[in-house]
Amino acid sequence: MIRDQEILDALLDSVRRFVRERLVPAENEVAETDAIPPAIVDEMRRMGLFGLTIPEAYGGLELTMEEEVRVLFELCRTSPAFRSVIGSTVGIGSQGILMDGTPEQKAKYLPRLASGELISSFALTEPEAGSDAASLRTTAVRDGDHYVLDGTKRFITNAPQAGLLTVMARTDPATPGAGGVSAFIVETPSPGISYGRIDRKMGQQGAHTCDVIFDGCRVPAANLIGLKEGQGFKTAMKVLDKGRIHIAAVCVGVAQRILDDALRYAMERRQFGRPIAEFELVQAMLADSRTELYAAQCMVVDAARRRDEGRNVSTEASCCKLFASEMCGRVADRAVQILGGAGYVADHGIERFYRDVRVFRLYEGTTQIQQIIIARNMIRDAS
Ligand code: COS
Repeated sequence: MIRDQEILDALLDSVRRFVRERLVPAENEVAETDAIPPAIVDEMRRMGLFGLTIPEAYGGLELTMEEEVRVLFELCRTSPAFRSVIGSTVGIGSQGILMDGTPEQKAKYLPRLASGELISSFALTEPEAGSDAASLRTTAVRDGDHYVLDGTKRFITNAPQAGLLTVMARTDPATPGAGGVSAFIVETPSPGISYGRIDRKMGQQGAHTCDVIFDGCRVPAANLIGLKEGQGFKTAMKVLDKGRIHIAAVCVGVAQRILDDALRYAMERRQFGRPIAEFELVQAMLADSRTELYAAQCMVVDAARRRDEGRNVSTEASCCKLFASEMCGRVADRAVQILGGAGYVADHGIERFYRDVRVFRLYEGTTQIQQIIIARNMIRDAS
């Protein structure tokens, strides 16, 4: 659903300009320094990018899902590390509060998230609980007006920068699996929280992940999301349903950029006396990429519209995440092939994109987890 086409068009124009004039020229620097220049983060704040999904009442832009994915198609035509700066705050870090938080929790935290004053992260994964998220071991034991958190979270995106963590922890050790899990809003820095070293990743330099270690960390009981124990796993799953459409839109944006670069190269690069874009085997790679990209874009927009209509999009979100992330990997692979040796060396940036996009098939649920969700939902719906 698009609420106001004119306002959206103005936002899309300014994002397009920002990507072209500020982000694309900074790509190499970010890859080399493993850091996003603070001036760029400040510009993102001023543009309201941290508040894309937060209601206007709390100072955000309150984009619908369709509007959000259209912004992502534009914002992600550059290194995906830039999207990651805002990604956990507009997405999985804030949405649990928005979906299931109390009015007091929303009033206290959402305005500071929308302005970008607070960066948030989503802390679900643990050393022993990745795909099997419901087996998480971090505990939250009630002690008067507080819960005491103990455990380790792993691969937490933006944790080094975050001022707020949405943490899933087990409040009921007697209930194994999903039913014993609750979600908490944890402010950082706080006593009892420490961080592992920043992970050295295959790609997306500038976007940081690390372990977050809770050791007797006291969290006010008022920060239990929704003030209800045992609901945290469902909150996390609802957040991920939305997050998976978001990531699928990111894949579309990045794939579009990669394909644009590959096409430009193929039209300029001459072999056997002609631009290589005139050779049918190169054309086949371009056409396959264009076709798959178009399919993913249509899926993402359709799923976003369905979500805006209030429908359950768990299946569609997983279909989008699965297809778009695999599509993006194939588009990047073909781009390397089209550029040949130039695709393998760092100068053209394609090998960097090839590494950057690999994680799309992993985080917010691997391709195999999306397959499981889709098939399980199909069987449930048919029963
Ligand atoms: N929305 C709302 N509720 C949901 C839901 C959703 N999308 N998905 C599951 N639930 C509910 C179920 O209805 C069930 O509730 P009841 O016990 O009341 O019936 C509960 O949550 C447990 O669900 P389920 O039994 O399906 O959980 P499982 O442990 O079998 O597995 C998967 C769930 C595998 C789908 C889940 O663990 C998952 O998504 N894993 C991947 C995690 C992930 O994406 N990690 C990335 C970290 S973030 S970068």
